Amino acid sequence: MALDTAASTATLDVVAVRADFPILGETVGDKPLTYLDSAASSQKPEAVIRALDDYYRRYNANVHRGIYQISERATAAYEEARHKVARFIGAADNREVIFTRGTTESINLVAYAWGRANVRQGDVIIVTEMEHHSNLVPWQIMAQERGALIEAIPVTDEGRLDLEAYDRLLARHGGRVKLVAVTHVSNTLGTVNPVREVADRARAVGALTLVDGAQSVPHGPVNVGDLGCDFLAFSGHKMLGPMGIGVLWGKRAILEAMPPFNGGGSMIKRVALKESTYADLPNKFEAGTPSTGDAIALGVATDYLTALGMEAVRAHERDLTAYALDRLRAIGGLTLYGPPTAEERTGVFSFTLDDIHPHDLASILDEDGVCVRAGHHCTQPLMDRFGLTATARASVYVYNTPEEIDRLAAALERAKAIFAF
Ligand code: C6P
Repeated sequence: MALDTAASTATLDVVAVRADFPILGETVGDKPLTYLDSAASSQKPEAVIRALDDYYRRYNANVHRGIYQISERATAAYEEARHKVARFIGAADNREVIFTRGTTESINLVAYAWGRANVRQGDVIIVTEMEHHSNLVPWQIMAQERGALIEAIPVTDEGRLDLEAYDRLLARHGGRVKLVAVTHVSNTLGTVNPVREVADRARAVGALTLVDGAQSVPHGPVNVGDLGCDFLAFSGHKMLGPMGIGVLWGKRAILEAMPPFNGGGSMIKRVALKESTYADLPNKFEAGTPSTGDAIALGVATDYLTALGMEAVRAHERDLTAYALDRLRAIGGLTLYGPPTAEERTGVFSFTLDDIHPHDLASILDEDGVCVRAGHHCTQPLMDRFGLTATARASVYVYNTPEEIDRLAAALERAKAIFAF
């Protein structure tokens, strides 16, 4: 089931889920910690923390090198983690899963390795106005180097992609369009984009599609076959895993045809002084010592999410989103950005409140133990589109409750009262 059509009624036992996250028992001063910043980074369950601890205590060793037992164990666990990630996103072949440091590195890998080999002067890369800087800047750098053009699909007032404008871009540039880079879910608006449609239309002109899954893979069922894309990038730390580990999934034939990104150890077959031959997938794209413990713990995070059920994860967030949209809209002076219904979005709420600066707002909320992000959320072109410099942003995940949304609303009312004088 795709994220944008999920209508599951499966539910989560949130009390039991919360008990798995040690940090949620913390207080901020005398207030309970109300963590509403999972779009920036999620919290980690005991099982993930334990997996990291276990790796470093019991079998820490470099992978694919040692011929002693703990190295073999580390290698097996690392490759098992790759298998778990492949299964989690419906990839048929483990070799299509490349471990990176995160979404940012995954996209850079494609921009440099694929881009340099395939993009020529006058070619076109299409992005969208709602992309994270990670899915803009690598393309800009590559396009400048290759003499290519960047075009952007505009965003409507309600925070959706303007697909008619996309069609016009494809009609204007036709076969010169080489790749479409689109986020599955906006980290600022929460919009769930129709990436299958975007990819189908790209393919019709011969272009590839890269989907930024940083905000979708953690939040609902995502299957690379259903997406119809050629590349999918995402980060472990937003899906209950550790920081410093992420994934690039790519179609095997495309990855095989690509030159390497980083050169170094582990990615070679044979090195001579003046030239080298490269390892097969996935090692070709994993130069140097990998983040083994982090990859293993990411595999455990996928186990945890799979046990919850990704449809239940999506249903929980959809219910919480519907509740939050109602609660936030009831606050006078609050302007909420993004699509109006919970069906079209995930649990990300960007807003402004009267003329209170979002940073001031976030500081006042912090006094109440409520953690939200304030700023441009690494989406400055989107801020420009809405004539903003910053918003406050609350975001939810598997462990959040309606009571925490109530706490957010109460803290916002308190902020209003402070600024009323
Ligand atoms: N967004 C946020 O607070 P990294 O930093 O490589 O793990 O992920 C980058 C990234 C790429 N795409 C999207 C859609 C994202 O949301 C992010 C990370 C965080 O919104 C930190 S800026």
